Amino acid sequence: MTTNKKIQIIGVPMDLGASRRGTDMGPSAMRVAGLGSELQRTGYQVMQEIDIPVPSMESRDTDAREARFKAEILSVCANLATIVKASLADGAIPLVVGGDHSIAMGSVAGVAAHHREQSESIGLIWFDAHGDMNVPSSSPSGNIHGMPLSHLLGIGDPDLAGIEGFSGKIKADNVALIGIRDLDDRERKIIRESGVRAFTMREIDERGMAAVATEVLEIVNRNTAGFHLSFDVDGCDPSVMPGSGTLVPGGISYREAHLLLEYCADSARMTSMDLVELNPLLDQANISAERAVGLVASAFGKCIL
Ligand SMILES: [Mn+2]
Repeated sequence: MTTNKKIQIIGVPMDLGASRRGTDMGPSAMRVAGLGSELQRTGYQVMQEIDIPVPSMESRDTDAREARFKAEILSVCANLATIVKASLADGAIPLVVGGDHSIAMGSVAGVAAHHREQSESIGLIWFDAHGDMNVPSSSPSGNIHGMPLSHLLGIGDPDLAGIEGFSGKIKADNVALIGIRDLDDRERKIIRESGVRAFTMREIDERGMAAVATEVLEIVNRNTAGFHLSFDVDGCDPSVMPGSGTLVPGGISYREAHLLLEYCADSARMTSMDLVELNPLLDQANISAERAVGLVASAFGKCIL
């Protein structure tokens, strides 16, 4: 496959949104696993990579219980949104490599802001074991990586929801949550009331990934300019991705994940992507990063034959 399309890889070495340490090493692990060269082989022009500066936990204080390290995460996300927006304006596809999942508040804000200027909206695929739809008052941990999706929908803390100067980055009926199997009690109610379409593991078991992926793409492509894919590696089964901090058994298999991403590539509507929650400290000889590179290549159109 050949294309003259450009990819802008953006590294966001952040672990402030999580309790388990180590997601800040995710961008490095993906680079060591050959992310850039694999995308070049898939036929893309890969731009010089950009890193977003992130403060270390040790250099900061937080006494907040409801939204830990909010000021730092807000500042990183605002910066990321600006870079993502500039990459799109430059004709590149942003590929944001985390880092914990809180960074999606920045990447999706940037993509949504870019399209909003053209009076367009975007869809969102949220691949995850969790709902990521807590708000500061519902969260048992205060970890912001459990809250990004609610804030992208305009629910929760007004500052976190207001990155790029507007709230409600995406419409709930253009959001598909896929792979979920571990929700907090109060979060369950927030998801049900949000209008987001949630494809649980049970539904994937019953219907199969091909049928689910087809419906996911209908949801995110309906009256949108395309979709952003926010891919949390913990959506995959822990046997596939041992290198993540919040493992939940009973997840999406390696082939099911590839199939979903192959369908994403076939649709030719993906505007941008996040790859998050990779934790090299918990991995086995970087195998999760190597598998994640393979999954990203599928999302960008690598075919078996
Ligand atoms: Mn997540």
